[in-house]
Amino acid sequence: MNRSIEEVILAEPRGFCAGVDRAIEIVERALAKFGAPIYVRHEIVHNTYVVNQLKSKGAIFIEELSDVPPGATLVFSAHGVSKAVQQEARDRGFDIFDATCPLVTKVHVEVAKLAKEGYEFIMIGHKGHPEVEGTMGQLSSGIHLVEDVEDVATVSPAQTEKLAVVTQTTLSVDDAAEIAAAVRARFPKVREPKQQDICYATQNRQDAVKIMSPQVDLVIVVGSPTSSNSNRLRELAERLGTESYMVDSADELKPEWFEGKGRIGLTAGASAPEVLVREVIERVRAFGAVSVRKMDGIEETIKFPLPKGLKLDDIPPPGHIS
Ligand code: 2E4
Ligand code: SF4
Repeated sequence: MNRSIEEVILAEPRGFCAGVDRAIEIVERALAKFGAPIYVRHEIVHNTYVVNQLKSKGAIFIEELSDVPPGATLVFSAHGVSKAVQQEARDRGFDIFDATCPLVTKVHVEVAKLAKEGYEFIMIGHKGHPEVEGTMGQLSSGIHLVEDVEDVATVSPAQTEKLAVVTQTTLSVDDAAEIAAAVRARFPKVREPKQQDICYATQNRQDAVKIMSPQVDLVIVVGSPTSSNSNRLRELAERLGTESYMVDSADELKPEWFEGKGRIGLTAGASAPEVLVREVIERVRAFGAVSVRKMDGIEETIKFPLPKGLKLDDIPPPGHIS
């Protein structure tokens, strides 16, 4: 006889991080203060539900600054932008609010500082991801992307005396460590960040999946297909030997995934709101789950300040997404 679903185990922590909370609040406050439309360069965070909610409140998401009318208010997404995009936005005279996560900005600042000292960079990250474009675009040259260990063998900096490693904030912690080790083996003098550029939220969500995966028969990750950190959670569970699927909403859950599965692990990427997690729980209950249990885990208390100009009116706008 088929085993039926016994319980849902919720990963801790999961879902929104401080950078995502801040980025969404910047758009909501800009809408409340200046009125619609507010233009946002790129999806504010990689989540379909969040983007649709903000669209319904009057946000317009664009990729090219030429699609923003003169005099508009423009928000940069949490992933950050290149120097060229910053400059173009200033030249076009927009009223700019920067929702780049402060932990991404920290990497940008480090790149600029070391470049002044004559460093070249090896960036570990995923080609084409907006954060990688933003970080690499802090410099006009001297920053080389490696996506995997194979790339390390062929990367060709102009010199190796002053070489530093930087990474995307949302990588697999284990993959990044392996690639960094290959960089170190090829360039022994390479300078590495004191603390990894991979952020606390990425680290904590991956740690929780590492603890959870062996305890469950299936891991469901709530996150959008474009979300790097959410993809890494699904991939990690699968690597640990637990079947895993990522869903953008409860509607994507397939009953056959749950056949013969007793314990279901549930987590969410840093850009996925808790409301979607609750909808997934309801759906899994309808499939027969009897109980829901929270895992023990780290409590995250970090909060980033809002940019100047949006700090006033301290009452959060109505209907804050959470
Ligand atoms: C900025 C930096 O980078 P990823 O694709 O994981 O972004 P997402 O929007 O899913 O998550 C928020 C975020 C934003 C993470 N790091
Ligand atoms: Fe910032 Fe990390 Fe959240 Fe990205 S995942 S927005 S770097 S806190």
